[in-house]
Amino acid sequence: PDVKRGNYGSVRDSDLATFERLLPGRVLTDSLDGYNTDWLKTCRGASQVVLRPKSTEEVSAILKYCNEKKLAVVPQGGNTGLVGGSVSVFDEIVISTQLMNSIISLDEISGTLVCQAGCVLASLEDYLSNHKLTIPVDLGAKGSCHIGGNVATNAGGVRLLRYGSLHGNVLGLEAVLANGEVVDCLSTLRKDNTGYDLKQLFIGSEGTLGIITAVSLNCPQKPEAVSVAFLGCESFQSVLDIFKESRQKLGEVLSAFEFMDSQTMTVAKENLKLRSPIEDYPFYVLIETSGSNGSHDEEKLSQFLEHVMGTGIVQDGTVATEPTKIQNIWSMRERIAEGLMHDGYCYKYDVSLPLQSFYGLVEAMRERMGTMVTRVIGYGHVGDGNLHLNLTSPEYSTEVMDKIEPFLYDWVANHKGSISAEHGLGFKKKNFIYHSKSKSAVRLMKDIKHTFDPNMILNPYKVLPDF
Ligand code: FAD
Ligand code: S2G
Ligand code: ZN
Repeated sequence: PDVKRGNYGSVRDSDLATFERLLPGRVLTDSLDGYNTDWLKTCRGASQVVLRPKSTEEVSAILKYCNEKKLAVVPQGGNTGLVGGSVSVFDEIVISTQLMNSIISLDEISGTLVCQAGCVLASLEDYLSNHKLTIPVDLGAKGSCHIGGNVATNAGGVRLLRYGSLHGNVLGLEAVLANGEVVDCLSTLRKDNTGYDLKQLFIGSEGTLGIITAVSLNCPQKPEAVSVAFLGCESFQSVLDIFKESRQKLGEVLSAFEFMDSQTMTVAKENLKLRSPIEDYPFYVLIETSGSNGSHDEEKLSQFLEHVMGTGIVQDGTVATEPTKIQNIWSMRERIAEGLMHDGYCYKYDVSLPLQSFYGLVEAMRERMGTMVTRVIGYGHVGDGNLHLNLTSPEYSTEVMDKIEPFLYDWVANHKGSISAEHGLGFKKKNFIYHSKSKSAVRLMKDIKHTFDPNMILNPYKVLPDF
């Protein structure tokens, strides 16, 4: 979308001198390509300065200064966001949480972790597993994304079905407002009904209300036994039937339910050279169970598999209990985003839909696009009603884009879905917010934005339209 630079200041030598004084040796002004390019390589910013604070106090001092000088900033974590929210649009200053990666405390009894926002998700998982705990959020970007970025985008991922969203698992957070004020909501209490629950406003705010500097997280016990079943079936209706059966028969040990269509499997095989553990089918289901007793869960899963194959809703399936086999099956699902990049340009859609019209969108887009695109694939967190619909072409084409949007968003809105289930709105999707939110809701969001960031320096041009 064409957008004009707001009337923000531009960084001068005197500003750089101040930043250098505040963050000695942690002010970057060259080879900033990695900070100016998003993971999809579709959004390129023109930031001239990257600031790398180590503490809340340093974030506070920087923001206070930038606010006074009306210098726009873009908070950045692992830069794995998929909606163009984590890179500048013009010359906004990048404030990176890369160096804010310390664990602050862990209460092993309650499983409450307090850590800085820049902790990488995978390293938190490793740290917690040494204490027989696990992180309640898991996604393909775990090797790079920061917990602060996960909270800022209210990341969903493959464990939401089991542990719920970050709105439930984040017990508290600390954030710094545009004027440098530190908001200390870093509670570790499970229950605290005293006044408005302010932390919830920052969860999913995508860097527009404040910079999250620390997070307090409720971490579940690490499951003793994990098993994964990978099943093949003939139709999407079978996928839904299997989902229903898994909720009934696997109940409390069900920890993930993902699906992929055959076009998605082709990406895994052709682009990533991965091998499927079963024959080719129109649809695939990945089911994970996590419990406290290995033999009990294995028995449960094998009986489940026997049952669903007996009824004919599953044509073939395999159960993995051995870690490397489990990892191979998961990476076939988690690396699809990477596989799609081999096609060239990826038009990425992440929508929520009622299950009865869920796969209809893939079929509608396949019919509409025909041979204009390399492929149209559907996969994702069907257990959360969240479809990842991706179309690819060798390079970007406005003709293709104009054929996809707004048709696809209209289709989702007409079927009472959400145009962004978990990735957020960022830069790319902000103008379609009215497909999923009312005018009065957006007006209220703008009032909140004005209260938190009256000079509009936090991640401008993102999330809210005409801002
Ligand atoms: P960034 O990309 O750096 O930033 C994302 C947004 O948050 C930006 O708007 C930024 O300004 C803001 N932000 C970052 N840090 C802070 C902070 N400390 N304070 C305030 N604002 C901040 N997402 C899902 O929800 N589910 C998935 O299953 C999933 N799978 C993925 C798989 C792959 C392979 C990839 C590449 C991405 C995937 N994502 C998924 C998207 C992305 O990983 C998530 O949005 C993630 O939470 C972003 O974290 P990050 O640290 O990389 O944030
Ligand atoms: C996933 C991210 C990648 C994509 O893999 O679950 O959230 O391609 C997605 O949408
Ligand atoms: Zn996802």
